[in-house]
Amino acid sequence: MSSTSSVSETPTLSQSHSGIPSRLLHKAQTAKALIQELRTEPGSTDHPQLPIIPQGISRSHFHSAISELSTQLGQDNVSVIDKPPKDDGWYMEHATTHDMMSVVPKHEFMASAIVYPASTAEVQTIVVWANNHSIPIFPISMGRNLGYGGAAPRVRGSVVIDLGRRMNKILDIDSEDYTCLLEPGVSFYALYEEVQRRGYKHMWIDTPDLGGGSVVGNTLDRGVGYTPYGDHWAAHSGLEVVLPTGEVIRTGMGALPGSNTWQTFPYGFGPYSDGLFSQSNFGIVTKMGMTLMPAPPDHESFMYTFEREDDLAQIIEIIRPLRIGNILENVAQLRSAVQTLAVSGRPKSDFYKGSGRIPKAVVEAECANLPIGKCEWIYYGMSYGPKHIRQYKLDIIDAEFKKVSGARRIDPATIPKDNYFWSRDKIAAGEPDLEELLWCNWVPNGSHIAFSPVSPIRGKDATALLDITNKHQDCQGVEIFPAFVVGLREMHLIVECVFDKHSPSACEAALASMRGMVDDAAKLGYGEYRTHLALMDQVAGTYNWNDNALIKFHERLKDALDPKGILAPGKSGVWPSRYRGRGWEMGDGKETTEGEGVANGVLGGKL
Ligand code: EUG
Repeated sequence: MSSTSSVSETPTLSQSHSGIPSRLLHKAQTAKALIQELRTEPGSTDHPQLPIIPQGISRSHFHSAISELSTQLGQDNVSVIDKPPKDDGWYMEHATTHDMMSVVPKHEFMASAIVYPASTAEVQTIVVWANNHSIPIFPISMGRNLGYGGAAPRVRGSVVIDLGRRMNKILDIDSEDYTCLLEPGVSFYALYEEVQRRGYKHMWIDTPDLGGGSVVGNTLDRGVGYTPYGDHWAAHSGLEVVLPTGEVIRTGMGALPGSNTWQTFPYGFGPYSDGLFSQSNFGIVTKMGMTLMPAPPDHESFMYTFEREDDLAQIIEIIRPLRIGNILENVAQLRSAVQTLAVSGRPKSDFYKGSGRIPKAVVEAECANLPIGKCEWIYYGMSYGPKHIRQYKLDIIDAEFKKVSGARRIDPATIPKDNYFWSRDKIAAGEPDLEELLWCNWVPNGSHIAFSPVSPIRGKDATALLDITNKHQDCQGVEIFPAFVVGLREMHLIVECVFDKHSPSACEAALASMRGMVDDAAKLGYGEYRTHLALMDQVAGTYNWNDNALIKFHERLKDALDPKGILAPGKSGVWPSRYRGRGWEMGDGKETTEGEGVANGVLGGKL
C-alpha cells in the first residue's frame, strides 16, 4: 500500500462545490496516492498556439470579444487557456480545459476559454455575446462526464461555460413532496450531505457509482443510479432553460406563474418539451427539479456468483421476469470477475507480467482468494422493506439464481468491511461513494472510454453483445471490463475500455475498438444510449432509419432554435447549418476534430 502523506489534500465540499465530503476524504487520499504511484511522464507533446481559436473568427477578434465578456462578467470569471494545461488531474481534481482521459491528442478537444456565470441572467449574457461574435460555446455542469469526454467541448476552441462553479445552490428540498430543485453545480455528494444535514432520515437520493458528478448534468445525459429510482431522467420534473438565442423558458408546470406543482407533475400542458434538452444542444439548463425517494424501513444487499462465462444467457433470462416483476427492485449490476479484481486498485502487473490480456486462469486463481471465490460473473443487488417482505423476495431470487449450476450466494456476514461489496451496498441505498474508478489503475496512466449499448433483458442479446466485445478486445489488445446494468425493461451493457493515455498506440487501439464495437452492434440492431465526443457522429449515424429522418428532424430544430449555430455544435452528432457538409464529422478514418471552416450567409451569422 502506498503512503498518502506525500499527497496534497483533496478539496472538501466545504472548500469547493466539486469537493469530496469529509467522510470520504481518506478514500480520496488513498485513491489519489495510488494514481500518482502509477503515473509516468507523458512523451513529448506538440502544442498548437494557444489559445485555440475556433474556426470562423480571427485571433484578434477573439481576444477583443473576450475582453468585452470580461467587462460584462468580471475579469475573474473569464479565463483564457493560453498555457498548456499542467496536468490532467484526477477524478476529484479534474481538468476542465480538455478531456482528461482523451483517446485523441489533448488539443483536439480543448477549449479556448472558460467562463463562470453566477446566474441565469449571466448565462443569457454569454449566449447573446456568443451570437454577436459567432463563437461556439459549450456548457458543462461539473465536467465529470468521464468516459464520454469529461469537460471537453466537441468543437475545439469553444468557450466552455462552467455552470457549476458559481451556480451550485440547492434551491429547495421539499421533505413532504419528496422533491428538490437544483442548480447545475450540485453534485450527488453535495445533495446527499445536505439531506443528511437537514436530518431528513426519511429521504433518499439516487446516486451513480461515483458521487462527484452534477445531478443536473448526469440527468440530462440520462445517467443511471442504483436505487429503485435508477433512471434519473424519468425521475426529474421541470427545467429552466436558456435558449440559444438568449430567451429563458420554464418547462412543465413551471410555465404557469405561481404554480406550486413544478416539481410534482413533470408534463404541464401541451407538447412535452423536456426531451429536447436532454443529450442535446438546443438549450442550457440552469435549474432542474428532481424527485427523491422515501427511505424504506430497511434494506439489505446480496451478492451471487456464477462460475462460467457461458452462464450469461441463463442468468439474464432469469433476471428479466424478476426485474420487470419488481422482485429484483433496483438497477443492479452483473459484473465480470476481472473488473472485481481490478477494483482493488492494483495494477494488472501485480497479477500478471505477460503482455496482452490477463489469462482467465490467472483471474480465476486470484478470485479464489477473494470473498467472491472462483467465478466469472457477480450479481450485486439489494432488497428493500421490512424483514418479512424482503425474505419473500429473496427466497424467490435464491431459488431462481440457483437454477444456474454452480451459482452461489455469498453471505454478507463473511465479507470484510473494506470489500467493494460494501461500496455497492452504500450506493444501492443512495449514499454516494468513491471506489469505482480504482479499476483505471489496471494500467499506468489508466483512462477509460465506454461502449454503452442498450438491449432488452434477453440472454441472446447479452451473448451477442458480449461476443462483439470479446472480438474487439482480442483484435486490439485493449483492456475491457463489461458490466450489465439492468434497468426495468432493458439493460445497458457498459463496456469500460481502459487504456494508458500516454501511449499513442493504446489510445489508437482503444478508439479503434470502440469504433468496431459500435459498427458491429449496429449491424445486429443495437445502439448506444450515450457516447464519447469522439464517437457522437458515428453513433448518431447508426440511428438512421428512413433515410436519416430523425437526424434531419434534429437539424431542422437546431437551425430554428440556434440560427447562428453557437451552442455546442456537433453535440450528439447534431451539427448546425454553418458547419454541415464541411467535414466536421469524426470517424471513417478521420480522427481529427475539425472540419474545413464554417459558413457565413443566412444562417451563418455575422463575423
Ligand atoms: C456505468 C458507467 C457509465 C455509464 C453507466 C454506468 C457504470 C460503470 C461510463 O459510463 O454510462 C461501472
